Amino acid sequence: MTNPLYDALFGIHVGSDAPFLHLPDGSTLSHGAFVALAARFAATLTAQGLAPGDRLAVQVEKSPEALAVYAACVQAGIVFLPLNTAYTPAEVSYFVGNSGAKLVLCDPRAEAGLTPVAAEAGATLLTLGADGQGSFAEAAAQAPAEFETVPRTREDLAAFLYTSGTTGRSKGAMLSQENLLSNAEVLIDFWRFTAEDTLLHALPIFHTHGLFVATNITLLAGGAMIFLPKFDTDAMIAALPRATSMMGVPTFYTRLLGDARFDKELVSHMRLFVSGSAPLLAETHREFEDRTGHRILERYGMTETNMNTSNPYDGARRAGTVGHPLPGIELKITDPETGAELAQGEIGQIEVRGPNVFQGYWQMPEKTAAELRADGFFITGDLGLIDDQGYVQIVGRGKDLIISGGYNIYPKEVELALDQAPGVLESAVIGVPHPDFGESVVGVLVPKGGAEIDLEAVADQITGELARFKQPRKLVVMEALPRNTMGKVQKNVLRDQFAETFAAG
Ligand code: MLC
Ligand code: AMP
Repeated sequence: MTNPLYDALFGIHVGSDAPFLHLPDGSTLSHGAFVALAARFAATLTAQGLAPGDRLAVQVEKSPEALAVYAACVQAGIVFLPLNTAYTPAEVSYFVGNSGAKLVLCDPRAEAGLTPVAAEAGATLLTLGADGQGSFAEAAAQAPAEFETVPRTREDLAAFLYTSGTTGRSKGAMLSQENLLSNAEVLIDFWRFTAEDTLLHALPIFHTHGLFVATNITLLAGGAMIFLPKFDTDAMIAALPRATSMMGVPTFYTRLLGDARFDKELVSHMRLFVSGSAPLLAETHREFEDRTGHRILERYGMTETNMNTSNPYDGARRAGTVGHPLPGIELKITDPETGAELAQGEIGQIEVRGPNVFQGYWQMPEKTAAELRADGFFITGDLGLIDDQGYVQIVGRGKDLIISGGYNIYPKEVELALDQAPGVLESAVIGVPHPDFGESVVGVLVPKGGAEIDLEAVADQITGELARFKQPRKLVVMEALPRNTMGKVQKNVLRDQFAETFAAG
């Protein structure tokens, strides 16, 4: 028996001296040392009572140890459930309760806030800090260094990634070994990753982009990563000369272009720049080429599907498009009303099918059935078309979603929080253009009859509930929301009205 994901990403590196992580302190962790650390962690998790199929909820800072927890889960057959470090204890509480996680791993600074959360869910709480220290590390120091890899098949679950829903409740997307492995296998070929690559990694490791795309590809190829704790323009510019490739959300590219040190000479040796998770403006694409001579390769993916499409490596990388479906992945444009496939050039909903498509939402059969068709096509919620050269263009979203700096924000969730604030009758949350984040959040509030809304009190109220990145950057009060004849709030009218809110930055 084997464990396909473990064998392909980690098992092949046992005993290897090849560099894996170049760290900010100047040290380098080899592939061999990394898998050895992961084995110790796998033994630790097992000793804590986690069995194959159990969930481990992880809200920790980016570090080699945090990544080794992912590897440990794969080796022990435990379902890895990473969480955004910005989530509040109230948000984490939902994920832990919904997933039935047996163990919660958090930053030592979050321990006090999460102790009651774990207790309520009947889960154990251990800590792991950005420096690799904490009660989990202490337990690991006592654990055996060897761990016998748990046999798995490609159909077994490897991870849960929660994705917010249009109803405000997050859904746990269940990803199998096959979902992750098939996508990594396709992408290393498509983007030509090899053991010679050094990827500049500044993305968070709790989302698809930084974890499965960037990290899995590097592991499968046997390459290295310059592993930065977060995006910082100075650190990026200092690291670029040692990198061969980079992946980022559009904000990474606009921020780099905003710095005069980012020029042709700095990146002349680079092999590849990849962008995704949010639309890259055609203007950014062109400015990047003018400045550096490189054309950014834009691709399109999502939590439920990993990567679906990509611009070509050799052929034309076209601004404003996300390229073609990746090998083995089917994509069609359908009529949102009837589900019938539309002709080339027509705008409709984007549906995808392939080994990358997830296994459904954890314990939500109705939501799964609504989005994942019986024939295997997943309704992405994105609107697009296939142009006359076969390139996919995303033209909008059928789902009410804001993407700010690559983070998804579901207006419904924010509206539900705002509606609870003192003096608020109802609210509408919209995304408007933002020069740094691409889109940012505006909250429109309607007061209860006779009430005056204290905007500061509203902001305070939602602070404990919602992660900072979801909170409106601007709150405005209106007498009434614009509605159509059916009574539906006309968010497009609000978007137009507030389009210039962040125009000055
Ligand atoms: C941070 N803040 C944000 C934010 N990130 N606000 C809105 N949107 C964001 N994305 C807030 C903080 O709370 C803080 O608020 C202030 O901005 C500065 O915080 P920071 O930590 O200094 O932020 P910064 O380093 O500037 O981070 C911005 C960023 C980061 C763009 C570098 O958000 C990032 O790395 N984003 C990548 C997200 C990602 O990986 N997405 C992939 C999803 S997977 P205040 O008020 O307290 O100062 C996916 C599938 C696919 O979508 O296809 O890939
Ligand atoms: P998430 O749920 O965080 O995985 O976000 C997935 C969503 O991000 C997709 O459904 C798209 O709306 C959006 N997205 C990802 N890549 C791109 C891209 N290259 N261009 C436009 N939107 C994108």
